[in-house]
Amino acid sequence: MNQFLLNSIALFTAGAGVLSCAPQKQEAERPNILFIFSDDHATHAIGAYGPKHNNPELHKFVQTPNLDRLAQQGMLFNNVFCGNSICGPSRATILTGKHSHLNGMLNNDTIFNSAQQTFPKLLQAGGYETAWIGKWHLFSDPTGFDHWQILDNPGQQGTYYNPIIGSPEGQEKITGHTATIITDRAIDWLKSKRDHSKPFFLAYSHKTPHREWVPGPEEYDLYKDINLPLPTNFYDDYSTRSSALKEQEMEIANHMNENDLKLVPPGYLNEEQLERFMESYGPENEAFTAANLTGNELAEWKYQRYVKDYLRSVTSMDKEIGRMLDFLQESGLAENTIVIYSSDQGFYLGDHGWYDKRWMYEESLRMPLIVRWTEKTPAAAQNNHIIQNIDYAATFLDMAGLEIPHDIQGKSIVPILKEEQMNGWRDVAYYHYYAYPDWHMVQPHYGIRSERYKLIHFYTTDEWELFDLKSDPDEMNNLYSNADYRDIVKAMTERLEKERVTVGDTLELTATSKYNR
Ligand code: SGN
Ligand code: CA
Repeated sequence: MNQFLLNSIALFTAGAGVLSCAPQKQEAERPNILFIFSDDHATHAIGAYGPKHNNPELHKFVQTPNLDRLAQQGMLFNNVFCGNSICGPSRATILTGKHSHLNGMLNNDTIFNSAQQTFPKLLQAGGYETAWIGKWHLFSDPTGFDHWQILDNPGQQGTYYNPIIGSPEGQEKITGHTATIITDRAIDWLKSKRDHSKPFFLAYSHKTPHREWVPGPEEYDLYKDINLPLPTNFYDDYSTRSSALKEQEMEIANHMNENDLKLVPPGYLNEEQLERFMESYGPENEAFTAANLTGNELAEWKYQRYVKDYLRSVTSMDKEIGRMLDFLQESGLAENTIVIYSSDQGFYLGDHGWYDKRWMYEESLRMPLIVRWTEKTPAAAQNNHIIQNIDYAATFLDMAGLEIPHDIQGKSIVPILKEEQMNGWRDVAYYHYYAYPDWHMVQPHYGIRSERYKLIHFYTTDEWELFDLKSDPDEMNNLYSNADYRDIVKAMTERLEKERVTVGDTLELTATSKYNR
């Protein structure tokens, strides 16, 4: 069916309401969309993505059976890149289908302008029932949603246990593990709160595995008494690259605090939760204090504590996602519900010695994306197209059979999902990170990534980096001044300038953040 016909049906059914039976039938045929979203989930912490070159053995320890099951039933995307690797900006881009410089959310200090066009508003107008449940982190109240409940502790990061949930009715503090609470509420909305006569879009949005990586009650003891493997570039000395790499504050060895390392318990735990926390970390912490580690031994102890907690919290979330997938199956919703899994950006698991994100390097640039669309998408498929978070809004609208407004920058990936013949898909991803000074002190930079090369410009110091991802997938060797790559540098520089114009990012290059140190 062509787009025009689909749009006509959508408009007709949306306008017709419950007056006749035929439109309702059409509504029932339009797919529901479940967007499972998480925070800072690196692809190398998802089993289905397979081993990673700088730490292949880590893969054996990653436990995400439910996401792996989803990938077995759908399509997994290997080259999905955000345009600005930080939370609020990535979410604003997903909502609007526009890069940060157009949607106004350049950094986490901005309040999202909720008056602008977003895909949920368009879905709503097109007859969908829409909801957002979980982490939001855009500071203005969600708009375009028939129902919303968001993590509403100050700063809107939420807490791993006992979060404050905000909704149009006000705030309430809920006891329990946050991934479980979000899942309970999402299932409850699907079961009994939504308008069953309409197709739905639900964003089921986890805070996990954002810093400070606190596991659910049953995952505390995963990886006890074993050592996880270290990435080959854990002791990166940052030579050949921009001076920005030496200035950052995101090293596991030097920039983790007592909360990150579970040397003190989080203040938000109740007595019972605190007991469970201490039961797991107490004896290990005593042994750590007694050992009085220094140098590499201390750095590696921190790495073990950090990556174990990160993977534990991933498994806690995966278990809840499994509960949601089971619910879809049991309730009969699975058949007509497209399930999408993604995260706002990636993360470092000791790669370059780091945690956090922000850089245009692979680990934080890359977003996971898995889509199960039964009978439309082949099972256990993998795809390598260069996709960006600007594409999500267009994709959701296309899935719903609605028109994609011209000012949305992204493209629908529906043809890719259906494995249709396509010409002219993008061959570079565009990136621009602005927030400086800010947490972790990453200098602003912009760049492009093609299938093989990546060019980055740190414009505050006018330093450039070129990487050949084929020979150097870990981005350790900056080739910008290498004479053998002169032609590549020239072509990539010209392309970057062209791309800046194409995406409309031609404002003066300035760092922006209200961060006060
Ligand atoms: C918090 C974290 C930072 C993190 C930002 C942004 N510090 O400020 O480590 O980079 O969030 O993360 S914490 O001590 O409060 O955990 S984002 O995903 O929301 O962009
Ligand atoms: Ca994030």
